[in-house]
Amino acid sequence: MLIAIPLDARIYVAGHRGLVGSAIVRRLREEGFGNLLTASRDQLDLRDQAAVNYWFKANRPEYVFMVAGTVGGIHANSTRPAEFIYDNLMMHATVVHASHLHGTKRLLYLGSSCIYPRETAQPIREEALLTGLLEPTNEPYAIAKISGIKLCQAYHRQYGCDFISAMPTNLYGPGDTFDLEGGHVLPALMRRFHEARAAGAGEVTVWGSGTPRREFLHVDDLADACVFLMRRYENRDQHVNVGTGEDVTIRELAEMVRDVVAPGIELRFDSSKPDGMPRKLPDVTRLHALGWRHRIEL
Ligand code: GFB
Repeated sequence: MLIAIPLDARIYVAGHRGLVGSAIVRRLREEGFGNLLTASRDQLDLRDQAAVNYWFKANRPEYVFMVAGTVGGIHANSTRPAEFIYDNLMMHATVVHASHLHGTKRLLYLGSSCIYPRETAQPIREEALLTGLLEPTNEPYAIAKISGIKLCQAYHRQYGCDFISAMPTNLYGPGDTFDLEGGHVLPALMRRFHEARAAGAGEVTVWGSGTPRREFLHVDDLADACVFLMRRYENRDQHVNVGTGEDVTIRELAEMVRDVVAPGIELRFDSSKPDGMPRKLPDVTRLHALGWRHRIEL
């Protein structure tokens, strides 16, 4: 069934300045939604339940895209575990609770594909959740994101809240961070090859062995999937994976970036850096069955 969202609906995008949030704002504006609600970090600390309650009471959002978070690549996750678990636990807890208290019609919560066990059958079906040990480099973050799924399901079960969850894969696109320490692999490689070419360097260092496989979904496709799911996904007891269904090795990715940005530069793999999950290809059968597919190829 299609859930009709009126163009003047009060839609809150939590995390509107981030990679995902800014893409969702673009996508909603394109469609003519004129009543988008946003709050920057200095206007509203999403870790503060009282402040979030006050903001919800004042702004009365009817639809909520909960896509705010403290995020980062494998190095950021490994070196800032306390921030990653505390910030992300608190942000979804306050927003989900306030959405319940203030009668939000529908909420979409975004997790991450790192919620799945390190060793599990690939592609990873949604049912694999909590069937094995997590990847150590991002376990704190994964625990926070898993609890967000369970929180939405609990609020649906106890209070009848219409809250759904989606699990995207590795993302890239406009608004990404190019910070070499805290960022993800694709923007980091783009910057490394760009700087190597500018400096006339002969080689670029790639972290890890180059053998892990990753799937990359453009953030505009994810934004489209989020709006699609907000209108159509009605299984409040089961999260849904969002992805392209195709992955590449980190070596293939580095060669792809090199061939575009700085042809001929050598790759050097730094095995002192962690590889993280060997592979994390979410199974997107459920999403495809709903009628959605990605459009932007890597
Ligand atoms: O993108 P990335 O940091 O996140 O790393 P994850 C992906 C792979 O790329 C790892 C390798 O095997 C890295 O070792 N890599 C190679 C690099 N060169 C680089 C580089 O210069 N920078 C970075 N960052 N990686 C994250 C989770 O894991 O995935 C997050 O930690 C979140 O919590 C995100 O779930 C989607 O895919 O390994």
